[in-house]
Amino acid sequence: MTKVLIVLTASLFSLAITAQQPEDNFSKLDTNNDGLISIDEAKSDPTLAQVFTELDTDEDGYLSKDELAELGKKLN
Ligand SMILES: [Ca+2]
Repeated sequence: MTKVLIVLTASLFSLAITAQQPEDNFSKLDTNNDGLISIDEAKSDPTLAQVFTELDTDEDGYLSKDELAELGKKLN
């Protein structure tokens, strides 16, 4: 959690955009449209890639829409 907060503070602007438009951003990030964001897909957003493992709460190696939505809750 501490790491997430540090990264969020450092990169609040780009993440704020992601958090405000989770549906749009999820679709953009999910390039193969399988409903999950892999680490490779997350790398298109360097900030998201940095917090990927923190957001992957079930540790399956993918971010679900719900897990990405947690990012918005942390910022709000
Ligand atoms: Ca995907």
